[in-house]
Amino acid sequence: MPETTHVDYSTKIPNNVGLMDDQRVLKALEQWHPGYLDWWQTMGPEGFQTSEVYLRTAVSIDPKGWAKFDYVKMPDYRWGILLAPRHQERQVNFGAHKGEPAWQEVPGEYRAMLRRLIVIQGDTEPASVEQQRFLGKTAPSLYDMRNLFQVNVEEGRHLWAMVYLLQKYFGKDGREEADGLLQRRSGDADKPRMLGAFNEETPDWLSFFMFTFFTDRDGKMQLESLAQSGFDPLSRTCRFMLTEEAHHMFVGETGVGRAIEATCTAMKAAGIEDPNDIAAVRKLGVIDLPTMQKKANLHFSLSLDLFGSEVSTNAANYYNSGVKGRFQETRIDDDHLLTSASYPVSKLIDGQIRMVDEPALTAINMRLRDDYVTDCAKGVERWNKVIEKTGIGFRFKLPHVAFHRHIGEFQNVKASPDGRVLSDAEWTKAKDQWVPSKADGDFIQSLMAPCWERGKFASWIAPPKIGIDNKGGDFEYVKIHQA
Ligand code: BYC
Repeated sequence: MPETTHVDYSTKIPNNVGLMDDQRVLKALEQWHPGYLDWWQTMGPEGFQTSEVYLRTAVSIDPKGWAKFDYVKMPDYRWGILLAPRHQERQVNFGAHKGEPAWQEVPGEYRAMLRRLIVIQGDTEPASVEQQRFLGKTAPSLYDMRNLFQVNVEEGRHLWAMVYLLQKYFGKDGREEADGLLQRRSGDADKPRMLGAFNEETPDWLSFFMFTFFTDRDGKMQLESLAQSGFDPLSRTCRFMLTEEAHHMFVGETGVGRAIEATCTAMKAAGIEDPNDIAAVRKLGVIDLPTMQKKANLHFSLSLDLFGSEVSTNAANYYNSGVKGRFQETRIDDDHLLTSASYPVSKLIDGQIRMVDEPALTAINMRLRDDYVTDCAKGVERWNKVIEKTGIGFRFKLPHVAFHRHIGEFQNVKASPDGRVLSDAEWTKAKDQWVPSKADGDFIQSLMAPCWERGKFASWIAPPKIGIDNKGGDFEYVKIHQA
């Protein structure tokens, strides 16, 4: 079957890329499949492998008609290979090859570079499933549990997406990399996942929501940049992944929004006006707003690290070669070569944080990070609207980009959330006000009791405005039958 918008589910590996006519790749994927299932069983959501989950499966890549909802046991989910439609006239839109037809095969000179980018992207997907594997047990509702599992199976599919590219276009070393993706483990001392944020723990549901808000949003920015790639199969697979990524960010934004709503509503009902009266707010069985701000500080700073160094020759090479572009590259009004342009970069100079013009080509990571910060700030404003409506005097704020960093220009300095450079002693004294302390973590953990009754929600989170697939809040989104 040739490439279509329709996904062929008659084969073991659903796809819209004519896999039946590509026996070499089909065979490689079939060989990889049992290892993947084994990984899913051992590292996927723990305790729910036999539960029936009301999941969405893609049946077409047409943006209007691609979802089908039904009860599925997660190990039976039809993970497949789905690429957005090919545009015959598509070109390389930036860098030294600008104007050439987009590549349908990997250019030999960029093979290592492309493989590296695909492996890094692929590595994050199973990592996030590993990080979230214990959360089902403390789900604050069946609705939230279902959303967690939807995110998890889609991250699994995103891994399939990258593995397909590795096996189809990178021969023997691609197959080895595909195996490696199943061998590394989040947080493992000997075989960690590749990027920092993907080795952190996701110990509670507030972390999960912050992660899907902040870190999945990095995913969106990176996928948008890879969707610009001159290597057309990478572009097409990322374009389809982006349609799924949007739901993950929705889960994060509304999850935090609902936690904020529950807190503000409880405060109002108890007559508590001061959001900083933490002890009184916590007694209500909700998470105080300052602790949520600390969680946001943590996840924002970890996610900023995922953009790499502000000034990066790697990024310049990716761009110049046409393999990774900027966010919404084709909508930017410039020469798309960047040979003489400059871009302002925040740097540490003589102990002060200053803006310095750098060649735009080497500042690609910084630019993408700026676009990301703008996108995050819009979501944070939507959280603030939730607070405003209740009349509580508190606003969330993104910390300064120098705050709590481990990669790039600010990795060796300590800075406050408002961007003041601090001594080590000042940082140590104040840090518990800015990132969650052990006591904060323990308090949040104390609220993480499962709430699995139909239509019920844990005290610390408000019900959603609307359900999934037009179902109500009391729909049985997961039929648990625990193993
Ligand atoms: N951790 O020039 P530099 C997602 C390394 S999230 C560890 O500054 P570059 C998702 C770097 O590898 C999106 N190491 O950076 C979300 C390099 O090493 P070498 C995932 C790091 O290369 C939620 C050295 O430092 N996709 O999809 O320009 C759930 C100097 O590098 C880190 C991608 O990231 C780090 N944070 O940019 C599920 C897209 N940062 O060469 C999924 C693909 C840098 O000295 N990746 N290093 O050995 C890329 O585009 C780039 O590789 C990076 C780094 C943006 C990550």
